[in-house]
Amino acid sequence: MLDSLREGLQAAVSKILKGNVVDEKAVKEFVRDLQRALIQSDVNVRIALEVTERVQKRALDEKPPAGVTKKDQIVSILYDELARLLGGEGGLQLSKDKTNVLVMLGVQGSGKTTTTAKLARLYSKRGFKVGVVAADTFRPGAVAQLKTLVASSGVEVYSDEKEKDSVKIAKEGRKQFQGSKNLVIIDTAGRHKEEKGLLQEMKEVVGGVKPDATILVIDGTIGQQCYSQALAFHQAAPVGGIIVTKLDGAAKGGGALAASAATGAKIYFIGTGERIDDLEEFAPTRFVGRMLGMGDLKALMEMVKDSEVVVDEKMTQRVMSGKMTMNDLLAQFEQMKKFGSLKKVLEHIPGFSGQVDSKELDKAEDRVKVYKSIIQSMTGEEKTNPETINSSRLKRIARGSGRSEKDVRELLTRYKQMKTLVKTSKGRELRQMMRRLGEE
Ligand SMILES: Nc1nc2c(ncn2[C@@H]2O[C@H](COP(=O)(O)OP(=O)(O)OP(=O)(O)O)[C@@H](O)[C@H]2O)c(=O)[nH]1
Ligand SMILES: [Mg+2]
Repeated sequence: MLDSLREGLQAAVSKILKGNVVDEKAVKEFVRDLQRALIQSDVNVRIALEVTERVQKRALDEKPPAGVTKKDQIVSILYDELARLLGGEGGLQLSKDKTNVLVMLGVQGSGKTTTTAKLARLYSKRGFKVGVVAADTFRPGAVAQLKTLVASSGVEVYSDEKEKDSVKIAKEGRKQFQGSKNLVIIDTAGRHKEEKGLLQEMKEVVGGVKPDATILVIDGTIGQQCYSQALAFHQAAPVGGIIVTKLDGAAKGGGALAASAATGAKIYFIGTGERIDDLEEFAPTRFVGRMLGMGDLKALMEMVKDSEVVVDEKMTQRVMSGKMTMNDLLAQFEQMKKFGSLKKVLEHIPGFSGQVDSKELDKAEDRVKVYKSIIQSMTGEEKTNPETINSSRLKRIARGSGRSEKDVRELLTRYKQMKTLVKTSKGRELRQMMRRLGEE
């Protein structure tokens, strides 16, 4: 899926990652590579320029956060901007406490009827009571098609083949299912004498039914046209969400992604085949990750790995053998702090947000400050052998550092915990980590 876009983006990314310097010239070249990749995959030219201009501006203006190289920062900016282009996070939100109504819109053959059936099945699997309404009065056999497609899913179908007014069918269908279903999906016509007539009918259906959301179904294989098509529908009836179909075979398909930008609506699902289960929830960040070839967390962690962590061989030895001093402990805390700032960087990368509790991190950083001042008030002997700290020494250290005795006791407890941790089996992981760091 979208092979040309993926290849183009990955080539641009790997070129900048492999390059010697990241100066203005390199950034501009990167941006040109991106533009080419996007436009060649049928992304609307204006959108492609907008996105790449933002990438360029941010890459030139913003300083990389601590512990992140310029190259990695640029890649994460690209990641950010592409995910933003696709409408950010958050899929279709439906509550079982009400009767949600969706109207499916789209031109002939885009996949409305198929997608109606796919959605109906997916949500009935998720425990929704689903009803579908066959409001396509143009296509011969439209009702039969829908009935066949949902036959295996235990979904009720409302139809009225004698009625020629699609607005009436849609309204009546909604009325029938109101209260007894959690989800009502209204399939509409795509075939019409002329496009204007189709858009007018859509307007009336949407006006009559007042759905919770209109879903625009777009054929992923139609390229550049996607943008103007989405815009035309959006002007007739505001699009609430998008489903892009036929992305299974599409080498291009970047055009469909720009439909999201044309309407400002999120892509909720993508159709990846003709079978009823070929519907995938669309997550922009995961998608962009896949496009850029950094799908998993590990790769991303490596991408922003903290190159500043310097490992003191002797200290590692001491800590590992259980002879840890207070200064070693402090050094450990400092490293954790660095790791903390790394996590903060990750937080700004979509997909990671929410996984990092920055309040917790801030608290941890504050504690490290407290510990540091306490350790500075210790004598050399106390630092090397914290076991020698009795209650009178503890009082003196507290006074000297301006901290409470409770704080000093807390630090001593942390020290003991760390020491035990290193000795126990749990410490194996820590030791491995340190060994790995030591190898670099
Ligand atoms: N490969 C593939 N084919 C699809 C997908 N979604 C729909 N199709 C096929 O596209 C064709 C048209 O799908 P329909 O669901 O009938 O399209 P429609 O929008 O309802 O068309 P009208 O009712 O004429 O407006 C059918 O042959 C479907 O099997 C998809 O995700 N992948
Ligand atoms: Mg249809």
